Amino acid sequence: MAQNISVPDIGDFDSVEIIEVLVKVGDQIKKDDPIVTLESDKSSVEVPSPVTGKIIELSVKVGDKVSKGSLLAKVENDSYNADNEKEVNKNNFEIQNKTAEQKNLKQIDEVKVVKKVFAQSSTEDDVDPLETKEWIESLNAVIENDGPVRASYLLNKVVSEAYTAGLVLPDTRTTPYINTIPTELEVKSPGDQNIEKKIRAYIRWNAAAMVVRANKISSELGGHIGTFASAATLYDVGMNHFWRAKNKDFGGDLIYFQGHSAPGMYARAFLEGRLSEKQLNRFRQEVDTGGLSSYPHPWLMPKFWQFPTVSMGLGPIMAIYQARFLKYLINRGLLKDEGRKIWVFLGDGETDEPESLGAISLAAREKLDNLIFVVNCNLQRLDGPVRGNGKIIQELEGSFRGAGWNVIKVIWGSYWDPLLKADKTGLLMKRMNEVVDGEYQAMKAKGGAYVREKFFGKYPELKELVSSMTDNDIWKLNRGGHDPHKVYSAYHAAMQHQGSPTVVIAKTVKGYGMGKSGESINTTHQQKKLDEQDLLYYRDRFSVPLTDEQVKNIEYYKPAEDSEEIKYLKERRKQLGGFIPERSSLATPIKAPPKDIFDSFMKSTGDKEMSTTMALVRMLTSLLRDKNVAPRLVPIIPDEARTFGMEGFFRKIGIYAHEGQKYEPEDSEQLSSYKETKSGQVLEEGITEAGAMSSWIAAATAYTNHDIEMIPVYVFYSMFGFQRIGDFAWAAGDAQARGFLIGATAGRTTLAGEGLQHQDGHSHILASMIPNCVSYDPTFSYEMAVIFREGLRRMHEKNENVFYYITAMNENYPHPEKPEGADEGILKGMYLFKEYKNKGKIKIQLMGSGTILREAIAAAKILSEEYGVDSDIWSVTSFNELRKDGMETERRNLLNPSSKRDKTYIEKCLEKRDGPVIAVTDYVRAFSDQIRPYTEKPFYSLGTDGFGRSDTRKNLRKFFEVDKEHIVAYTLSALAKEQLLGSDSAEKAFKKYNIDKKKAFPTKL
Ligand SMILES: Cc1ncc(C[n+]2csc(CCOP(=O)(O)OP(=O)(O)O)c2C)c(N)n1
Ligand SMILES: [Mg+2]
Repeated sequence: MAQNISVPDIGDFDSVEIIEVLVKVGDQIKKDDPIVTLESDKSSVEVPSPVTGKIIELSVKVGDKVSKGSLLAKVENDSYNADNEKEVNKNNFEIQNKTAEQKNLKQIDEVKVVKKVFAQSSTEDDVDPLETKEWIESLNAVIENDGPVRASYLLNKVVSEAYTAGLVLPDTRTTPYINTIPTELEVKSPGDQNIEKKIRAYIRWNAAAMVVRANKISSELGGHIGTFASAATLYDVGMNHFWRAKNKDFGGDLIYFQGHSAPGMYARAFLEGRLSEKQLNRFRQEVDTGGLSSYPHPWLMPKFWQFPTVSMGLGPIMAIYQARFLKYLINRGLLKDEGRKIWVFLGDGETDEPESLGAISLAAREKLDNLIFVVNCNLQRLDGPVRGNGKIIQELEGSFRGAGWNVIKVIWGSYWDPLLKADKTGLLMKRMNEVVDGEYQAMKAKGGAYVREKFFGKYPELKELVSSMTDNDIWKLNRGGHDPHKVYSAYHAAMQHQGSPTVVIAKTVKGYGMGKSGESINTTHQQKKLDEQDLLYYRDRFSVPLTDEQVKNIEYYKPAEDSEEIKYLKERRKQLGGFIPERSSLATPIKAPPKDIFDSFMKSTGDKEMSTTMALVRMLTSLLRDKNVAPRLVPIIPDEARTFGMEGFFRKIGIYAHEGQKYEPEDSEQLSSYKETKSGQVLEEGITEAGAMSSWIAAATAYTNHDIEMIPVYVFYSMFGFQRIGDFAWAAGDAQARGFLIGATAGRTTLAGEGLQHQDGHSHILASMIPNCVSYDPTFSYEMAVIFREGLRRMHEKNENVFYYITAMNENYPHPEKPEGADEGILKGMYLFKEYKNKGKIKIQLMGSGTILREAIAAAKILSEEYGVDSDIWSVTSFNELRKDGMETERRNLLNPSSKRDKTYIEKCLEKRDGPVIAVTDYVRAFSDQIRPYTEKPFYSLGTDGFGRSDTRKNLRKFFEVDKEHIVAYTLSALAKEQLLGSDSAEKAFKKYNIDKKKAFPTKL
């Protein structure tokens, strides 16, 4: 049966142009295959076929204008049903997922979590303790007889009744200051605790020895002992029992180590035989190869570290988006679901960083049960207590619970268990609740007698409770994070938890075991030197089998290869699939798309105007037709798709939503309807540049973390890019990210109406500081196409560890055809766009980038026609790339004074060309000034230094003095200064263009 295909609802647009016809008569098409591409003045969008069939008639051609309802084509419906095919694929996929899930469940046996209700002590506000006791006894009876589910039901019912009756309800953000998992429900570690204890002691020792040794060489080298000392058990239990490495059968768990606990990871790798003594001796001496980097830096140790985490706060948020991206890859069918987990270690002080907790609600919303945070609460940060007057553990519990996480508190070690059991009054828990962190810290610094007095001494009953214990016994009452049993049990519960992310909040002691040299004292963090006595104490404290002499020489301790410790440690890692951390990539490159995909961008657009943003979006639409590239593209947008004309992607490739779409969108009839789907490709991040950048980093490093090469394209307001998330971009460089950052609405005067906080005139300078960031400020669509294609080739086909920053503009203008042979120059940073050779007497070298190149082109015409000044017009696509070439060439020349001088690329371009350089951009002058030394010509730059403001483009360009009139007048003045022209021409021009010489420099306005 023949069926008409016509233009669906395209929103507010009428009479839009057809820029591509993607089918011809006779083609067999499937439902959703694109028929034509439409382009309004802001965006382009493909019209998909609503049916499967054969095109029997085409009613439109390129250039036609159409509106809603216009006939596009006629299709003969046939029996082929593409939807069936999709369904089958989907089913396969679901089966695959199910088996993975089952496998997971098998791996982890079930434990039911029951919470015992503790009797509370009688307090002044309890007017009838007997009644209270009865209530609690009833509850315990229900738990015992009918189980926890029934007990929870009853409680919820009571609470809901109370709510309707208008009662003040209890604050349920926090639970009592005790371990979340009751002793009777703890899962015991299958490990050999004696051997594990020894291994842990050696790792502790070697980590400290490495730092102390480095500081014997020079105190400049620094390092940290106290942090790892507090976290050793938290890491060791994970390494021995939980963290599965990447190997040919499994993708591997991903572990974000706390940055300054790096010494502990090196110390373990030493025992594993992965690092040599020589390497340990080169801790923080990285200039000559073979040293160990201060912190986790993949750039410096590319086969070891996976995640840069030392800029605090970035690790946690990057990990959250990593966990989400892993689910994205699984839901899109690009990865198998193997039950991989992402573990993130952070300090309690680190949680002060807005980035650390800023995305925890996203983690719960996305049901990231593949994510486990471990917060090491040693109660101290660098200067002193994290929450001296409060309780960081309770505060964090409240935040995480509020956000919807599964919270597991590991506060008290096993030595406390009998005391808690023996305390029938509930006073012990009350005391635990009331002591603040500042006191807890002091207690660990001051010894058993002090604890007896200050902690237990407050209530006679508690003093009595510990009366038979010595001060030493009291001192040994340990904290949960140092108890391998409690930690094991918490990790086990975290591993099997489903439906939400888990945070393990562990209480520890900073500088654990360091004694007076640094245990729980305010200066612990910076302790990097231990004297002989301190070292002897440390050895004794952990029973490290070294002689006094060996301790004095700060020798490392490594048992023989056939010792039970080394055999055990290696066997554990073998069971868990290999070593961690380790960085590798098995990803296969993506073949760059053929040139013809970009062909249409090389041609002139005639009178048709568009912005480079539109050109880019069209390019991405074309790329979605390339079978190699299409599935790997990850468009990332923080709530600005409509700003950039990208809303067409919503329906075309779907917005990723792990729960699909539970509602019919308001605009469901429209072509660019808001379509959320489980297999969606677009990451619509909402208003979070930090989150969007974290997603980008996850995708840009998927080649190593998931062994799949992805092509993330993150499009953002350029002002809210590097300036806002500069530290993430730096971390991306460290992590060797590969992908595109697109700074849209770029330029201080190009984005006109938005004002001071929106107008970017410096992002390129910020981008230029990142060594492996390649950046461009193209003007024309063919430049954008050449740059983008090369980016795909370099990063994703050739696997170069660079990433691209490209600015795109929102100004519409016609685009010329690509000049013959321009490709090389476009990529190197400049090429000759046009030459004026009218009079040939006075010549200038006119350079411009971005939309301001167009002002330069217009100025050149005026200069030539009205003032007889000829110009060579250079489109400078990248001042940043030119400077890199300039610096490198100059250095090479300086190093080789007796050899023939190499020429910089700029010199090669300019060597046979006369006249001063006038460089003009929509950025601060420092941007174009970068190449000043290499032009070897008088150099004048015009730019947009100063705060932006709202106005029309024309007025803004006048204000910042980068419009064609200013370019003409300043050029004439520069020529007068160079004595190539009299000053009268310039004076006349200033007058003619009403240029106010008294106006202050824009930075002062
Ligand atoms: C963004 C950032 N700011 C400051 C620092 C410097 N710094 C390193 S560790 C540290 C204290 C860390 O305290 P906490 O998070 O509690 O970790 P702990 O060492 O106690 O485990 C500080 C301020 C940093 N690394 N990153
Ligand atoms: Mg801390």
